[in-house]
Amino acid sequence: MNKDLFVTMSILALLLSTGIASAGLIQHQQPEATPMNGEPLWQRIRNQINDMLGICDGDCQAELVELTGTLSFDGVYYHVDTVEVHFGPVWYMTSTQAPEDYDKDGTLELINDEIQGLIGSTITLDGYYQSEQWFSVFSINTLFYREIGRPIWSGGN
Ligand SMILES: [Ca+2]
Repeated sequence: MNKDLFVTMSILALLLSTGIASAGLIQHQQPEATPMNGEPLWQRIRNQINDMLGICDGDCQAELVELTGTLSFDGVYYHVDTVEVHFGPVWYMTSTQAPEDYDKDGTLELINDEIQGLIGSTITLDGYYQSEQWFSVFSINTLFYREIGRPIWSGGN
């Protein structure tokens, strides 16, 4: 076999095998990338962007709704019963002192620590649903959490 032809064939074989390998990887990952908590990935990304920037469809923030149930934490996300509840980005929650003593232990802690102190208890949140399973929080047990409008973590108040 001609040496140049051998090199060309080897490169072609390599490209084909990596192409097939990555196509196989994409096919394998697809089922995991679809619903999380019953909602498709695109919706979660949209919710995440809306939450980050304080955007919502229409003027949903003008009419906050109540959500009452047991708070749980799966290591990544907080839930009230089956609904995912969102307090803002993790960096914000783990670096900002809470405005109120939500867990009533007598100490004002970082937001995340206050919320951790509520795990397992029945809580009432005011906020709005970005989607059926994604709730953005504005008050915790009737105590102030954040202002209506652009969130503090995005340059608002
Ligand atoms: Ca506390």
